[in-house]
Amino acid sequence: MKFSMTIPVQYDTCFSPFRASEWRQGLSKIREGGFQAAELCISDYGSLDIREIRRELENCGLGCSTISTGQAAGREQLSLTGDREKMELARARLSEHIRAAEILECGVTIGLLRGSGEAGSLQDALERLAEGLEPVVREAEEKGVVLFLEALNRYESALLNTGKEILDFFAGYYRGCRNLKVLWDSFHANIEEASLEKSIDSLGSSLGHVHLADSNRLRPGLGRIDFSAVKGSLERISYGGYVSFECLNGPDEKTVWDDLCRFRREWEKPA
Ligand code: LER
Ligand code: MN
Repeated sequence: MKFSMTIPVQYDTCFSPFRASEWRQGLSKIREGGFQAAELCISDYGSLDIREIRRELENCGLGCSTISTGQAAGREQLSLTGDREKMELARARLSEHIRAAEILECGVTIGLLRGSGEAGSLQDALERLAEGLEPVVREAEEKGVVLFLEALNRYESALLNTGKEILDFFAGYYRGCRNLKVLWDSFHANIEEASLEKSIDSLGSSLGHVHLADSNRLRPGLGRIDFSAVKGSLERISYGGYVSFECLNGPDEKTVWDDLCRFRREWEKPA
């Protein structure tokens, strides 16, 4: 298991103690904190130089685990299940993410870009999601980029709330596609899964990426999730991907960062 840390490179996010305007310093801190990789929050490619980001990552000896893509859902209402215009825009943005991921040698998360799935029947919305994703999955496959589809809690989207629902979606629409994996987020799973351990166990090799936050979305240790059980399950399935912090900021950036670094050190101590 390797550790990654969420960092914005354009627009600040409530899920990272780092400021977008200081992303270079943020990357250095992430490396100093003993992390192996950064999870980059990217909304659009208007002013971004991905090759420069790649150079900065290399300079501080960090990998890139993932590009997280959800900011554009909030900022521009992009949605794979929205009206035709928003759907095409979401597809085009994901295509840009895939090209950036090729350069950064990382995966691409798909969380809120799926849309809330509230209008019409659930089955129709899933079909629209599969249709919206079709060219995206094909392009990712051609370019060897892995897409991580995230199970989100019901208050954020009606579509794909559990790991099992995502596996069923893959089997129904993308059987045999090897570049589709599940993104399991402990905060969402705590709301939707009957058992965190069983949900991880049943994902097995389909699990591709993990977000960590406690039940209240604060950093691990401040809520009710048993992270030693989560760690045990990840070890049981021989999970070799990244665990990436995605927790709310507060009370202040220094406390958050110190706590996350401490949690990482404790997690990595041999049992
Ligand atoms: C994104 O990874 C996520 O977990 C969403 O809940 C963001 O709000
Ligand atoms: Mn998440």
